[in-house]
Amino acid sequence: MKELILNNTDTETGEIAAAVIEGKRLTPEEALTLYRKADLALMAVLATAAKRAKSGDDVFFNRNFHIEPTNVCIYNCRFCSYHKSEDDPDSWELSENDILDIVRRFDGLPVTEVHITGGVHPSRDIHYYGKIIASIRRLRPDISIKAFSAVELDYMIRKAGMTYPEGLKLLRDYGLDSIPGGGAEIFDASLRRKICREKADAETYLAIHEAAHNLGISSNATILYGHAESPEQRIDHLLRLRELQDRTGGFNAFIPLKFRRENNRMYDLGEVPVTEDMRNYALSRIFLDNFSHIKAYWPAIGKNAAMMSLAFGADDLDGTIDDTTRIYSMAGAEDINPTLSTTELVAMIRSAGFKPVERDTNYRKIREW
Ligand code: V47
Ligand code: SF4
Repeated sequence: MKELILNNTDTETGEIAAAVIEGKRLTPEEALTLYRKADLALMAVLATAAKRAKSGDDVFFNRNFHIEPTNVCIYNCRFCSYHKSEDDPDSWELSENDILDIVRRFDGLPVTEVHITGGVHPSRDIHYYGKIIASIRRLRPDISIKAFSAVELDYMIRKAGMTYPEGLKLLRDYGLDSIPGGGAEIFDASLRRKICREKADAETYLAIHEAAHNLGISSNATILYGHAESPEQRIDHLLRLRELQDRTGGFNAFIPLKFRRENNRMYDLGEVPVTEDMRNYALSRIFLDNFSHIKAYWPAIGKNAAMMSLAFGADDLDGTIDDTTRIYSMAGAEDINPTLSTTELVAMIRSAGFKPVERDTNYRKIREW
């Protein structure tokens, strides 16, 4: 394979590609060259080699459900199609009972995870959310609770006058198992100021994930790509995550989130083509050599692109038998009420030539399909 690559690329790209095949870590400069110069087919080959070195033929999925407690948010990110102010007729706030009713709908079903995230509500506090987690834990001691992005955590922990480790420890004692990757957006300070000026900055996001990892709370990481960011800014984002992962090893998966433009103030930027999505998945898989998993979140990119991403290094289709998230349907994603049966998910993975494996939150294998 090395000869094939070297004979079909310029010397510099060929050498970088050969280094990837040999499992060497890329510098940001090498990643940029690859990103700029390698054709899409080469990106697919390299990302698949890197994926196979991590997870062989396996492609994972899990059975989870989402709860979005509120879309009321004190922030006003330019790309967000979802947040509302408290007095807006389209805002919603679920009570504790509403939330527990959603959990009860899954009684007796073999779900393994609940994913809870939403807007940053001005008057909910850490104990309010902690008690809800404890109630969910009592109802379903068997499922893993993945809750609150670093942005939500930053607000509730600061409001309680606690340090991040103190706040996270409290939530862990209430029953929190892991934290989702939301809120990362793009770490570059000048671009971040333009698209989500008010909320937690990159350093805060990373500090919260690091504190969580140090307490044994695993997490995911994301990037919001395909808006105004440059390839250099994407790579800088990946680099900061790679450095943190070197220190803690606490990230389970990296999830590239494609910017969707409907109903938000960044509409005029348009959306990137699917070729750019695939290049981005591949680059993530190649550069993040210390992340075990790259997740394609199909409600955001659509089922077809999610299947394609499996040829560009993704090894996890965010599962779900009933995805009730509204973040993407409101931002223009194809699937308005995203649901996918296990049979469909298994068929999607097989159609890309891989072996479907059901997993739990921490990627322990539950069943090979
Ligand atoms: O942080 C908001 C993104 C994120 C738009 O950890 C948008 O398993 C695209 O993080 N276009 C929240 N993206 C969702 C999230 C997530 C999703 C699935 C799984 C996991 C996990 C985490 O959604 C936000 C923001 O980056 N987002 N608006 C938009 N218009
Ligand atoms: Fe609020 Fe999150 Fe929307 Fe930003 S992306 S406005 S933090 S709900």
